[in-house]
Amino acid sequence: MSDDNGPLYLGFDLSTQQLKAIVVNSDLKTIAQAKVDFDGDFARDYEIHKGVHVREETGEVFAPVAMWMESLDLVLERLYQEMPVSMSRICGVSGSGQQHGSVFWNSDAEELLRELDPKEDLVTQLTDALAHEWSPNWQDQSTQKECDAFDSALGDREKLAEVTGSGAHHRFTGPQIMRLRQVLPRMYANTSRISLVSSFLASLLLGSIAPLDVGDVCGMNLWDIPKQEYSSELLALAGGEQGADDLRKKLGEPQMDGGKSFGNISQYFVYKYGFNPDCQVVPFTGDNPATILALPLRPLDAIVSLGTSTTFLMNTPAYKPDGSYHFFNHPTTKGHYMFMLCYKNGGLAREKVRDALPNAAPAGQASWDEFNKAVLNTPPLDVARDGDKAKLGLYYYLRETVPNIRAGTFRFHCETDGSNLQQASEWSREVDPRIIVESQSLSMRLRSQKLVHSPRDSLPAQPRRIYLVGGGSMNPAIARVVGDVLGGADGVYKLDVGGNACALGGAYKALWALERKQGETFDELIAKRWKEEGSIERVDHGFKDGIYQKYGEVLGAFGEMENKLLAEEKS
Ligand code: XUL
Repeated sequence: MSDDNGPLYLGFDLSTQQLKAIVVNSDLKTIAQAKVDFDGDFARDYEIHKGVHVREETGEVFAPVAMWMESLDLVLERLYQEMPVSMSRICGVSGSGQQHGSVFWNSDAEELLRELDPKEDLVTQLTDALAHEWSPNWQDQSTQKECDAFDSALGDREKLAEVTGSGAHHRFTGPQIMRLRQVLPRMYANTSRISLVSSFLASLLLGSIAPLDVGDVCGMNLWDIPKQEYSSELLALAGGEQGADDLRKKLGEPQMDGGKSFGNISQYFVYKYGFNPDCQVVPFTGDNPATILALPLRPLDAIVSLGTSTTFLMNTPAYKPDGSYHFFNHPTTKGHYMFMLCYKNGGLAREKVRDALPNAAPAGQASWDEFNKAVLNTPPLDVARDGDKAKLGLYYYLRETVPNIRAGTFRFHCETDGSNLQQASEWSREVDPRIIVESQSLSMRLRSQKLVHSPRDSLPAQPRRIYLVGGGSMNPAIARVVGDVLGGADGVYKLDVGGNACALGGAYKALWALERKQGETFDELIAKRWKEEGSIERVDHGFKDGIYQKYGEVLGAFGEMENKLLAEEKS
């Protein structure tokens, strides 16, 4: 299929801390990669920390858009050096961006993008195209008031979720726009277009403002998923009573076919980096939608992304929205959706538990050995013998969103059948590693149970395969517990590209867009070319008869524990 002169595809990922680029051939083989690390490359120029600025007083978290412009030139310079063959073989470009972030362009933007001069760099030419130098980041927490307004706009939170796929969330672009319109009215009035981070990057490459994509448009609380159009009521809420049409124009209509090219790459990149003038720019999507494109993900397969945050992703034809989780349009497959749970307390919460162990390695030499030993030496739910109570806990170093519970450590126990849930007194720190990983997995199981059914042979309802990505996917003890709790009838697998899944998903998306046959879905095309060997590694058996059911017994008690804590805050 691929030959020495065959087509190549480039995928980007503009995440919170890095811009990555990855080039693959038609056989999905990686040819070259490059990355820019914002703190490593630009911390001095932009005074960022972990890619962003934080304003504690307001809860705002935001990133400098100019830094992303500089990063695109820098990552392409690096890629150019890394490429073993000519850049002109790249036929298509796509990629992903951190979800929900927005870029506010002024009325000069179109012209400045169209007339980019390859003798200059992007940042020098495009800073004047911005109405606002900052992009609100997904970690932002400044929009509680706006979220309350969104949650009640259509009746209640559940109704909002039914219409937009999600209840209101601080980071969602609709509440963010609503707030910025009020706190920076001049900036908002000067804004002629608003991009999401994904379509911003596509716009730079296209040399024109690119439409939003079918998946990412659902991360705003503005898109009516059942009707597949903007909700006029929600536009009026975010854009102001008389401002719904104006906001509709600012956002522009999304492109509903994730595989339809926007057009040729801008001449700037042709002259500067040797791209082929016919290279096509294919819609960029959000980083989570792109993650589900890093492999042929079948309905009933799940991806657990174990990064700074934890996300649980499924590709499903069933639209069953609920205020505590998210549905997005699938980025490539009409009639399918991406189901997502997104937790703030992921890797950093596990690190806190690790560092509190009696034998923890000194600060700076953190090792997971003691943590893993503790996980594997503790029986499920810490029930060693008949009569022992099952232990359940929540470990939040930040206020969680799923559910919205305050920061803190909460320890409970119940009978093994889930009855008699009570607050527990302290227990040994060595028990916490297992209980935190179980807790994170139980929460995913609780919230995804409506989406799974028996995969075969009258096995209990559960995912078929579970794929782990992100930093935590390297940890065998975590893989074991994920399998114990969530099952996985065909096992738990680690994706070898781990941290690069979104960029790879972007590259595959470009490939599919340009090589698909009439009606061929993304998963059909990728499944034909994808070789498991070298792409994934089986890291746990997954479903274990008996153990899986034990966790099922306490699932109700786990929900009860969350509800007790929620009720305490309300009272
Ligand atoms: C998803 C979310 C995060 C960002 C990370 O809703 O906010 O996963 O996409 O970049």
